[in-house]
Parts: sequence; structure tokens; C-alpha cells
Amino acid sequence: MSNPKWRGARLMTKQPGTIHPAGHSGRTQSNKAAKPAAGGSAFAREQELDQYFTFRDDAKEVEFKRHDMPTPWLNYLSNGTFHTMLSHAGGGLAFYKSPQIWRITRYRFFHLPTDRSGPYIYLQDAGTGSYWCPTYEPAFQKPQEWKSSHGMGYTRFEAAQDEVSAKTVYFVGPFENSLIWNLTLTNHSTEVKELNVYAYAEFGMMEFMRELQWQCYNKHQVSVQYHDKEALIYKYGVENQPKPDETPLVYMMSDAPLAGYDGDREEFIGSYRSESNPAAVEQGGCTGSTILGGDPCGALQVQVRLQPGETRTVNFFLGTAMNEAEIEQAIGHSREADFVTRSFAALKENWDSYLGAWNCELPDKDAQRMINIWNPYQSQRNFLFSRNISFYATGTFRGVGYRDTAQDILAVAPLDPEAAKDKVRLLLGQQYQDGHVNHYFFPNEGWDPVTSIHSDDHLWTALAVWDILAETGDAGFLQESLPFYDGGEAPLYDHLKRAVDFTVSRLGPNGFPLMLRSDWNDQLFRVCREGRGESIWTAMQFGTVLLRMKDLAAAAGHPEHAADYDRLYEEQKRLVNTLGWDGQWFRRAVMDDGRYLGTAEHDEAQIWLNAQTWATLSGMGEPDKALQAMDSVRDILDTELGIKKLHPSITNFPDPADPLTNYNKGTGENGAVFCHANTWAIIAECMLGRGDQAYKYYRQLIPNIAMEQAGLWRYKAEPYVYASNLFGPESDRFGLANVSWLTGTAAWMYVAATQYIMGIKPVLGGLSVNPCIPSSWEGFSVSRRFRGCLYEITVKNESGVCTGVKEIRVDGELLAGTVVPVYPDRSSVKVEVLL
Ligand code: IFM
Repeated sequence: MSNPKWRGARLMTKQPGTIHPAGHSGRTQSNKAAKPAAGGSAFAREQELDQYFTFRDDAKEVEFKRHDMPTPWLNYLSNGTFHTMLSHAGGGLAFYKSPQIWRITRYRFFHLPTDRSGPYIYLQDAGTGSYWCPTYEPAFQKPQEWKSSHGMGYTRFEAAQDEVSAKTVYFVGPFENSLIWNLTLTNHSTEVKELNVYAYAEFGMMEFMRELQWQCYNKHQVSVQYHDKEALIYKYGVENQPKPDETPLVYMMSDAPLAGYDGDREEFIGSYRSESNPAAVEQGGCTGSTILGGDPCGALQVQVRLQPGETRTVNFFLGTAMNEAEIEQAIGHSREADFVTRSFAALKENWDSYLGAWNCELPDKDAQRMINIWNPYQSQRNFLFSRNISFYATGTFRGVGYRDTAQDILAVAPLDPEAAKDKVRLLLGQQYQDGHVNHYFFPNEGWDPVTSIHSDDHLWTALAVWDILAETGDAGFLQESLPFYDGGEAPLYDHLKRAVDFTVSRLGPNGFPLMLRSDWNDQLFRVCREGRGESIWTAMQFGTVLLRMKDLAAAAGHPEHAADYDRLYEEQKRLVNTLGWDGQWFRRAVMDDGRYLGTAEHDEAQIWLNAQTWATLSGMGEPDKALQAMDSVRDILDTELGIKKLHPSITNFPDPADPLTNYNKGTGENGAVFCHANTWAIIAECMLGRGDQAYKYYRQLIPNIAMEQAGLWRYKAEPYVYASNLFGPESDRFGLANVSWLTGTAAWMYVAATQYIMGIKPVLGGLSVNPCIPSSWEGFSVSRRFRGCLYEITVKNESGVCTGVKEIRVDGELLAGTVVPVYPDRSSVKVEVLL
């Protein structure tokens, strides 16, 4: 270890004045007129956003010019096992496999100051003692120059102060389970610079709920010890933990010699201080503390002497390993000269390969960016984390949602079909022999699942499997024997058939599927508690599944099942078009008391989006009704910021003493713009051939476009990933985006854009090409990896139509129909499409 006496002096700088965001009064603007907040021309609004962030599409990055965004704008860094959620200003947390039981660092949800704590670096001038953070936050003194960028699996901070620049890249590489903090320092002055560099992370107590409940006892079971390989090792006591044998040790180390360390948060931060003014940094450096019981942290101090013009790199590592021997190996490995560069190169290669399966050139560059970069990236993060942890979700008891993850598979199947298959295997392991499934479950945590039975959960898997089959052509997948949750096993196809049988065994008095606990709309249990309620939407979802099941039955060698599926489909279709039809739109459900939900007869909740869109998705709506229903969506539910989930929002319905939902008007489940459900309107409009309307619905929810429309200080969430919902026009915060990142919006937006607007959809016999674009588009091109061959597709729209394929040529030869076949012997084909 180098000289521990070389410490910083005791100087604290004043917090600079807060910059007041342009055009933001600091107060919520009333929006009684149901208009989003932004004013001025679209150009002016775009200019305003440009002060905050810029997309760098060539690098697949988004760059932030200010730290004071309305909310922390996140990225997820992960190798599939070790994960870090990190904001544009350096806040965030690290966890190993599960944020529920192996949460390594602490993030204070809902607390002020926002976005604390994080993996922070402090840079201190050893002579003056002044210090700052390359992440901008949390030190009081801010860097003179600063920007940050999120990229695919990494976040970079570039900052400068007093002629020293610092570039920090945080990422999780594929070779070790660790967050790498790759810091590059340059001295731009003509003098020698002597710096104290501190890396700091506050350790949590792994089991988050236990920490909240039992911290006073549990804190006596943690330790942070110094290891003679110059590392800190954090050990968590696993008294009641469900998987004690799988609980790792945590290490924190550097590849530079240490000048000091602290394992005791009290020593590093100090009493009545915070990450903004850590005592150790201000009062002479790390103290060499360790703990056997207490409040743990990892703080490392390194000294860097930079000659004029000199650049040096220091890496820090926050990682996990199962025992000390493995930690020693990881330390050795991480200190190899090229470890960090190799790790970063491998990370980049993985993402290039993943995203290389699809690349499009569109007239709309906002859409192009989303489809090529951010939408598949977000979808993959949903696939990995389900709805577990984000700025909004605390990762406390969410696990894997069956319906959520089944839908997430749809966007991963085209890019990584093997991972998609694994996820199907995981899901079907949660199915019972009678066909129903666990609502959500905890594969990492080993906790018992949540077993409520919903009318839709078990049905989603068939859609995912059909898509995987279309993507891969691998009918053998259907024969794989998979276990049931309650014992026994059966071929995969049989699992899917049992899901159908379960729905058939739970039809209600009118013949629609019983609602059970709820369908896709979580809140509907409030009108179906007594078990008699039925879901008309589930009838449509069921119909969609039955169409897929006919194909799957044939592929699984059970063509004899087709007639049954047909019969069930026709029965439900008849009900949907008779009892389910309200005159201008489709009804949503039958309540316990036998009355319909989603009818003009009531004052509230007259029309629900899902019943209109799925009438078309399922092919069940008779053509005039299907069109009328989508016209009602346009006329009643659509706004300039997306389509409302239902209208009018609920306050008293069906009973003022027991309303269907307690959500305030225009929020969440009650009349918000529910982005997830908007995706189905895009698909429905494409299926109806109305490309201009579909594109309107698509474009208005592209996050940076919605932000432009609402105004950044109204929209608030990230402009590069979808949110679950936006406050609707009946709220005075119309346009406020909520629950970003982890939402079914991601997968379905990807499906809507790629398979319906661009119309390039894998089907069992090949790649179907049937675009439905805005009539103003003159064409577009896509290169798409499909079953081992690269399809270079160009679409020309000389006639200015939305849809209707005139001809397709493959490598110059005219194709009959619109399904481009599989070419096992070719590495690429040119597909020319004329609309
Ligand atoms: O479908 C649900 C989802 O499972 C969780 N979030 C809300 C959606 C709509 O209720």
C-alpha cells in the first residue's frame, strides 16, 4: 500500500446556486383545459430539449448536458447476473441476481435528496483539498465542464475542473460479476497535479425487506474487512435468508495501489453529513476503518500524481464472488493489464451482435432511432428484470410476472430466440397440470409464488411460442418435455393446450371467460370479486390464442385438435359480436351483478381501449364493427399525447362507496394514457390498413416526441425509453410520464413498429412482408437476420398508399404472394417490394 499519510486538506466549497430550468415556474401547471403543458412551435420545443440532451445515434448513445433533469434518467448495466441501475447523474444501485435478496448497494427510494446513493468517485486536489465528482452529484462543488451519456450497457461521465479532466465509464463486463469503474484522468495544466481519488459505495443489507424491518438487529451481522490483496470484503449474515448457500461475498478493489480505505460508513461520511461532504475526504483521507457490525460501506483511496499533459487510468471494481478464494481469483483477473479493455470490447460486441439482427432506414429518424437502438434495448432489459426494479419500482416483492414476461418474449424472439426459448421453459415451469399458472414468481429468491388466478395469464404463452416457432422454424421445441409446477411433466404443446382447456373450464354464465382475479387490467377484480364476472376482452385474447393454437397443433402433429379450436373460436366470436357489442364499440366485461362494463348506459367508464383493439387483433370483430370500434377510439379516446385507457374516468362507478378503482381521474389504471395498451391500437389500425392513423398513434408516443409535445418539465421521464403510462387529460398533470423502463409497452411497441408498420413479420413458412405505413413515406429499407440469412429489404411507395403489396422480387425474381421463403443455402437475399 502506498503512503497513507498523503491526504487531502480540509476545505469545503460552497454549493453553487441551483439553475432554474427554462420555462419551469416550479409549480404544477393546472391543465383543466386538458392540454399538455408545452407551448410554442415544435421547433422551439425541440430546441428546448436540445439544451438537456442529444442523441448520438452512430454511437448508440444519448448524451446529457445537464444533471438537473426532472427525474433521474436511468440506464441498466448488466451481464445477466450482476446488475447496476445507474442514473445520468451517478445515482443508482448494484445487485447480484435479485434486488430482493442480493441488493448490494443502497438507493433511497422516494427520499430527498433524490437519486442517492450511488457508486461515486471523488477527485480531490491534494494541495487545496477541494474536491468534486465526475458524476456531477453528489459533492457540493460541481465540475466546470460536465456531460454524461448512456450507451448500450454502459454509462460515461466526462467532466473537468481546474485543468484536470476525468472520464469515467461504468459497465458490467461479461468476464466477472463486477461493476467496473473505469476512470481516466488527464492533466491539462502546465503544473504537476497531485490528486486523491476516492471510490465510494454504501452497502445495503442484501435482503431489502429485512433491512427495512430488522435493520437494528441485522446490522450486527454484517462485516467489512480488509483483505491483504488490497480489497475490502463485505459479508452479510444470512440468518433467515431463503438461499444462504447462494449468497455471495462482496468485494471492492482497485488496480492501483491503495492509499487508504474505509468499511464503516460513519467514518467515511461522518455524523450529520452526507455524500455531498464526506468527512474522510474533507478531514484528511480514509481512516482505515473496518466493521464487525455497523453501517457498511466500501471506500477506497488512491493517489495519482499527474505530470503536465499526462493521462492515467485507474479502475475500481465492485463485485461478488462466492468465497475468498474466488475473490482472490477475481482480483487477480481484474488486475490483468487488458482486463478492462477486453471486458468493454466484449460488451460492445454482444450488443452489436444482438442489435445487428435488425436495422432499418426510415424517413422518420425518431422512429428509426427507437426501432434500431432504444426500443430493443429497453425490451431486453424488461426481459431480464421483468417489472422488478427501476426509479419507480422498488424491487421489493415483484419477482417475475407471468403475463408481463410472456409478453416481453415477443420482442426478444427476433433478436435472441434461444434466450426466448429459455424464458418459455421458465414460465411453463410455473404452470399447474390443470393449465393455470402462478401470477408471479421468484426463481432467484426461492419464495413462494403469488398464486392468484387471472383469466389471461396462462394464455399469453401460446403467443410467445408461436412467435418463437415462426422465428426459428424449430417445431421440435413443441415436443420438449417440461415440468408442471405441481408435479409431472408433458410436452410443451400439451402445456399450451392445457391453458386453453383451463379457459374452457372457466366460462361464465354468458359464455365468456370468467374474469377470475382480473384480466390484463389489474383493477377489474373490483367488479368481479364474487366470481361471476366475465371478461369480454379475455374472449378476444382467447380467440387470438386459438388462431395460433391451430398452427401449433399442426406443427406438433395434432391436426385433430384444429376443429375444436375452430369451434371455440366461432363460439366466442359470436358472443363478442352480439352480447359484446354496444352499438358504437365493444363492451369490456360483465360484472358480478350481470351488468355490462364499457357501455354507453353508464355515466363512467363507458368505453375501454382494449376491447376495441383486440376485436381486430383477434379477427373476431365483424368488419363494420371492428372499424366502428376503432373510429370510436379515434373520436373518444385519442388525445395529442396518446390514447386513454378508458373514458370517462371513474370516480363513482359502479358504486360511490366501492368504485372500480381508487386511482385519481386520469392516472394509472383510471383514464391515463396507458402506453402498453396504445401499442395494440397501432397494430389494429395496421390490420385495418389505416397506416396514417397507425403512425399517428405510434409517433405521438415516441418518448422524445411525447416529451416535446408535453414539455420536458411536464413529461419528466426519460426521452429514450417508453413509460408505462402518461397522466391523461382528466388530470391537471396531463402528459406526466410514469413508471418508465420496465413496462410491456417496450415489447409491444417493437412488435407494432417492426411487424405491423414495417410489416416484416416472421410466419411459420417464412418472412411475411406486408407494410402499413403513412402514405407520405416514399419507402424504407430494412436488413433483417432471419433463420441464418440476411434479408436486405427495400420497400418503394411510389403510389403514396399506406398498404397493399403490388409485387415482391427476391434477388430479381418475382415472388408469388407476400411471404418470402426461408433460404437455408443463401447468406443474404435482396428483397424489393413495391406498394
Ligand atoms: O397488465 C398489467 C401488468 O401486468 C402490470 N401493470 C399494469 C398492467 C395493466 O393493469
